[in-house]
Amino acid sequence: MKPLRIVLIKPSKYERDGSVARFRQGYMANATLYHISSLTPREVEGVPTAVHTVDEYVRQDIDYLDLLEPDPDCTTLLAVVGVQSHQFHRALDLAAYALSRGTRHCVIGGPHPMTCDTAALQGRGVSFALAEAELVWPQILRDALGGVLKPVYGADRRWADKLPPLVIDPPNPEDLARYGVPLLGLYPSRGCPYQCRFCSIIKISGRAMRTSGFESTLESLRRAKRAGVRVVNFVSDNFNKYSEVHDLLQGMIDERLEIPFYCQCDTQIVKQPDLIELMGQAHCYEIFLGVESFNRTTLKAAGKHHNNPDQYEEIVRLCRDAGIRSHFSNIIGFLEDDESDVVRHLDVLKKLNPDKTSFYIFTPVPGTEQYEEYREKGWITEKNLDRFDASTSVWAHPNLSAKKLEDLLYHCYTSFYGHAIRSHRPQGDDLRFAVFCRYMASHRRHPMAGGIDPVVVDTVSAYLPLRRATFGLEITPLPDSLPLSDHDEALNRLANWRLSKHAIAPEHGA
Ligand code: B12
Ligand code: SF4
Repeated sequence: MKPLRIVLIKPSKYERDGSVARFRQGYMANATLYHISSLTPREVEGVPTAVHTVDEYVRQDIDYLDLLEPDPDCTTLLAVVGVQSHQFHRALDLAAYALSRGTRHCVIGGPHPMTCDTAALQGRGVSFALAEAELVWPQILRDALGGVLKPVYGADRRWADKLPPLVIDPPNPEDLARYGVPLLGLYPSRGCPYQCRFCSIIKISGRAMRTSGFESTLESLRRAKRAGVRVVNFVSDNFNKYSEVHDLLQGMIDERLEIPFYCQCDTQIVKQPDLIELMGQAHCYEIFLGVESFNRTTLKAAGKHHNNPDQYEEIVRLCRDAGIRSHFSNIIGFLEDDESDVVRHLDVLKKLNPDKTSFYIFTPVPGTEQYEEYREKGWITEKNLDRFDASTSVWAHPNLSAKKLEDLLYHCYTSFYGHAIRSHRPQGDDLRFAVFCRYMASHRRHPMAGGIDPVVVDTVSAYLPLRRATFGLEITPLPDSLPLSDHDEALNRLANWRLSKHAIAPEHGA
């Protein structure tokens, strides 16, 4: 049998002007690419495999599309990975392009197909993965060798009960050089026990926290360090709720791995001062926290009961004492907000003075409870999924026009970082980051868009005819959210049990 060439592409998105978003330098080597490439065995049923990884955001030419040309010496499988809602059209176009060039095996997976109904697009030669790769990737590989992919994989359940130990093969030096710093995303645990109504993470990874074991993460770190990775981002959404977090950190300390890392924690970390200290000792340099709002009523309405604004100041202090930057993530344009609320929020934030902040426009992300509610109420005005990127207003806010919300978004960045530069005189990396955020926002670009120094190479017009021919449409209608299977619901119930058993957040728990 011919070897299997596996082309993994993390798709970009289409910008407002139709160009494919591409940058001269990326922010971080995409975790999904290396996660799935590491899940791929060297041989499938005795047939050798060769994996190619492509992060479209950092490709300044389209040479990688040549990998989708027919090669008589191998069977090609295109997997478009980690597809978010605003990247879905781009994913469809890559698959349509591959089909048009003669690649018969194409599959699209990641957050969007896992959480949103793709039935109208199925059965047209492109497969959709509705489950975690751990559950379906081996079958996809076998089917590609066998000659035919199924239209859908993983319809019966989204999540694996247990994750196999997985050591990540790091990017090669050429790929790593595409990022401003050699930074790799790793995913030591997944899931979040809370139930914020706007959040898609609990739909993508579930509420029961699962891990592939801290030993495999330690080995991934060793390999990453040997391969030239200098900074790691633990992309798990709730690093402080990860059951093996102490083992992992202690292991990093004992081995003197000394890899600076960034992670995301919920605000209840305020009750884990020892953990913050341990994180500092293990070389954590920054914690990203979803503080979202200072208004308790707003937080409760969003289901984010565990956030208590009275504790935010203490979080900044605990982090600073441990030598860690606090990064407060804020949402503007909640239903109750008006302009004065956003301005007040900004004032409070400046007083609290976390080291970093980021801002997002409240977005009913497809697949979430909030999305279903807003759609039922007829509030969603945007028809194009490309724009569901949290820097565009996609629904009719009662008090804030779309233009006003976007103005406020960029104002928050320029104002916060302008104030920080004037009042706190940051140095080194902190100053560079503050200047970068101000620069991006003044050009009305979201600083978290994934890279710096954009380049225009190609636009949607080159791909639309293929989308039309393959899927019979130009814009996919806004999707229904996919319901969870009984199996997935049962796994989620474990989270309720664990949350109450360990009383992680007794008075504010979800
Ligand atoms: C890290 C991260 C970022 C980084 C990305 C950097 C990078 N180069 O990768 C940064 C900070 C730049 C970022 C930016 C944004 N992000 Co972000 N991000 C994340 C985060 C925290 C982790 C993603 C990750 O790496 N996961 C680890 C990998 C291994 O998991 P995975 O991709 O889900 O893959 C698993 C499954 O999905 C499945 N799978 C995936 N692909 C495939 C393919 C096949 C064939 C198969 C079988 C299975 C499969 O199997 C995998 C293993 O189990 C997620 C939250 C989350 N937990 O998902 C949000 C998340 C993906 N981001 C989100 C958003 C909205 C954004 C922004 C638009 C926000 C903004 N305005 O800035 C921007 C977009 C810019 C961009 N370039 O994408 C949303 C997406 C919502 C949605 N449903 O579309 C998420 C879910 C967070 C949220 N709820 O808001 N983000
Ligand atoms: S705390 Fe809320 S917003 Fe954050 S990951 Fe958990 S459910 Fe999502």
